[in-house]
Amino acid sequence: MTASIFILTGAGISAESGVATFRDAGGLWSKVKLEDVATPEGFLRDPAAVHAFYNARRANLREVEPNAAHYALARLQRDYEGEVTLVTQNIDDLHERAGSRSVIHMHGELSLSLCAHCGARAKAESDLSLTLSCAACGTASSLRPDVVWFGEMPYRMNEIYDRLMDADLFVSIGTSGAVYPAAGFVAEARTAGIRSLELNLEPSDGTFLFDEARHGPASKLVPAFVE
Ligand code: BV8
Repeated sequence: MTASIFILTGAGISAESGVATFRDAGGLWSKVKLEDVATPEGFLRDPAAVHAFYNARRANLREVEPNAAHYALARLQRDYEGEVTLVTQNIDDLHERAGSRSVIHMHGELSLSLCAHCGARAKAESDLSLTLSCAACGTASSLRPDVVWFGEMPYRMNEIYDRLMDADLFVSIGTSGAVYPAAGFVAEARTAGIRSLELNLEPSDGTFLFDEARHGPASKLVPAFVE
């Protein structure tokens, strides 16, 4: 039985591709308040502002490319078919564009719209707005980004925990360890006696919980880890 690896990625893995992180200096949360743009209450209060926030990030995605870290993980998944679980907190599509075929987006995907009325998901090719109607049920102004906001349940959590508990190694890449339940995975791994490794630019909030931590840019650390 070969070793199985559970990888969690955060905004830091996409930073060198030109995708803004949240909590670094100049990050997204220094420009807008998360309460205003990443909560259901914020969307209810001002849907146009929330659509503008995600439309800008979706437009940015069309300008950026995966980096060496994304490609290295895609290689690892290909070489160890089925033994590598890749869970990302990111809503960008850079893992897929680097060749990763199975990615669990626990916080949703920028490229998808969700109908608040019937739950239908669709590709969000361009800007989402209140002027659009759901193609599946025809309801007007019912589309939101298919993104998990604060206070909402992340996707596929049962599957994620099953795979985490099955892993021989838990690797956390490019995340500050500030947001739960993802930030709790390392403690779960420790309790289950699963070895844990942090690859991050600087020590995360939970760095003391990891068996090993390597600090530096993901584009250097991740290929070195995969080789
Ligand atoms: C839930 C999607 C329960 C949208 C995101 C009080 C009130 C309400 C809730 C809570 C509360 N207290 C705790 C909570 C729970 C809450 C939470 O954890 N809040 C925090 C702020 C305390 N969590 C939730 O609400 C979650 N849901 O708990 O549901 C529930 C239970 C039952 C039924 C219903 C509900 C939902 C959380 C998901 C929220 N959505 N994003 C969007 O993307 O716009 S979270 C947001 O932060 C991001 O998506 C990202 O996923 C997440 C974590 O950020 P990181 O990825 O770590 O990025 P960050 O900028 O923080 O850090 C970057 C790191 O990279 C840094 O460490 C940096 O050093 C490093 N780095 C930078 N450059 C590089 C690098 N590393 C390597 N190389 C580089 N080049």
